[in-house]
Amino acid sequence: MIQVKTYGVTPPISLEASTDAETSLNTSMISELKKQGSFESEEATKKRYEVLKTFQKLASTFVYNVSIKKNMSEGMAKDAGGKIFTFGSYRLGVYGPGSDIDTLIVVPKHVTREDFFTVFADMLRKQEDLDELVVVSEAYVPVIKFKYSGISIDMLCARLDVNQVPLSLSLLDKNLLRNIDEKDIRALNGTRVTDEILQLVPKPMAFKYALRTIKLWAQRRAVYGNVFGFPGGVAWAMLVARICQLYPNACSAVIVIKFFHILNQWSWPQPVLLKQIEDGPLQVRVWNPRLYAQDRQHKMPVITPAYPSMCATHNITTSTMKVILSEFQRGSEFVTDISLGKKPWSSLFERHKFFHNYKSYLAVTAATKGSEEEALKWSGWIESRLRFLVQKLEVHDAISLAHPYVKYFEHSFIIPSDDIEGRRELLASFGTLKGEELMKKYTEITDENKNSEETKKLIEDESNVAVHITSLYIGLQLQSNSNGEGKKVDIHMICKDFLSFCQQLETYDEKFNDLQIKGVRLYDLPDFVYSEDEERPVKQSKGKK
Ligand code: 3AT
Ligand code: MN
Ligand code: MN
Repeated sequence: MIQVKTYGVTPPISLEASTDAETSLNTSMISELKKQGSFESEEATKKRYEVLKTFQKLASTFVYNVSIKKNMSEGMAKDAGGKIFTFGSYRLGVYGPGSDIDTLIVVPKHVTREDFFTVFADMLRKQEDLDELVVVSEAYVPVIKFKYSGISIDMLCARLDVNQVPLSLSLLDKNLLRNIDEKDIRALNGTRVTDEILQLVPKPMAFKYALRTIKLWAQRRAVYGNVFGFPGGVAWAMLVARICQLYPNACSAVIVIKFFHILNQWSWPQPVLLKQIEDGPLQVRVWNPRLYAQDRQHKMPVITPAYPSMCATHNITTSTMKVILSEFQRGSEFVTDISLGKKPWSSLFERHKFFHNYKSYLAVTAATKGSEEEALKWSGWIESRLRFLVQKLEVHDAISLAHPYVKYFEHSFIIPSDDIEGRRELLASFGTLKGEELMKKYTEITDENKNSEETKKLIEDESNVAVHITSLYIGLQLQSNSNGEGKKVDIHMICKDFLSFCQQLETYDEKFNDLQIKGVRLYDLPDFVYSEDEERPVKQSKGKK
């Protein structure tokens, strides 16, 4: 069916349906996605569906039990309802074999968040086939995380100012946000945004395959990850959705091709909008660069459609923007060749060369002596602050680009408590090739051995300590002077400031936490930064032919 309804803030660019050539390009794109492992099996998807049904039942029981406990009649308690929503990749239909399910349980006003974290958490604990339950009640967005039947699940809770939450409830109505607290608004936001995105694209199936392609491309090219200053899943989804609006009848392959051509030419900081920004009933800030200086700083704004609209890409820095733009340009050239039959789709997904491209890197290593949970807390804080270091570096005269890598590397070791010198040495050189050599002296705790009796014994033995180390990398491109040589760079002060800034964090405890920044030359990078099928760069000896 040819679409005529207008989606988005401007009329479409073209209403053309796909040609035969485009349809065949689309077929080859989808078969490449399959080859790359983007889809999970039908049984696995069915299992997700069954899991959600189980949790819907559990949610209703939870609301019913709490209602009875609060002296409601049987009938009222039954009608109180409770509903499970989803968001994230599952809701968008772009999940792969390793994806979690992001869920939200919406409850009526007499059920509190406290009930969720106590009563509901206890109900979860009693479930068979459920493990790794973690209750994160104090976070910006409180969440319960667990694994059920092998699938990771994130579950948020939102309480509405209503007496009943029937299964027919939709969250699109912004009046539902009245009289609820900020944490509830934030919990609702994920679902409200994904639901609106899906309503704002003309052909959801064309959108989903195109988004799978863009997500895979962004991951392979290392431009995926909100914390590190790149667009995250929601931002990439909105960018694809905008292209779908402009080509309402195009197939996914055409959407992908136009995606690169249009974004390669986009006049940033003109925002990407899926609809006009709405006003609403609350005293909350809505993205508005005319009103707020902070919003004018956003370099590549992509704005969420659901009230209250926000910029999903506020973390992008000057450097990450340069990286993203150069990837758009590469993508644009590649899809041109792909559409001419000169290159296969697989070329679009070639792995990035981050650990080949720079002569100098900074390795930021965050270490924790103690439990894995403590370590996650400390490294999590450092990760979320890495972009502040990037922002300081990129304005330095001698640095033209400070490029953060979008993944961290984790290692854990068992070290004898009295080997203080060895531990010091390991931390001092960790993140370099030399540090990798020193690693070999100690027993490494891995996902495979961490639950074995032998490892547990070693960890519990008081004459040992467990040390967890997370390494993050920033690639540095130096300004070259007139001789074409890199200027001498003194970034000592910047690093020192960053270290003291991190040491002021509430979670920092000098007895347990350690943080270091070191300069690492390309050929001194450790092997662990390279993937299995990637060769590390080899130094060309000078003068020889
Ligand atoms: P996967 O297929 O699960 O890898 P995804 O897009 O579903 O991709 P996530 O499950 O990590 O990614 O995140 C889903 C949404 O949850 C995205 C964002 O709106 C929200 N979210 C993720 N991490 C955080 C966080 N630390 N704080 C607040 N919201 C978050
Ligand atoms: Mn997810
Ligand atoms: Mn998640």
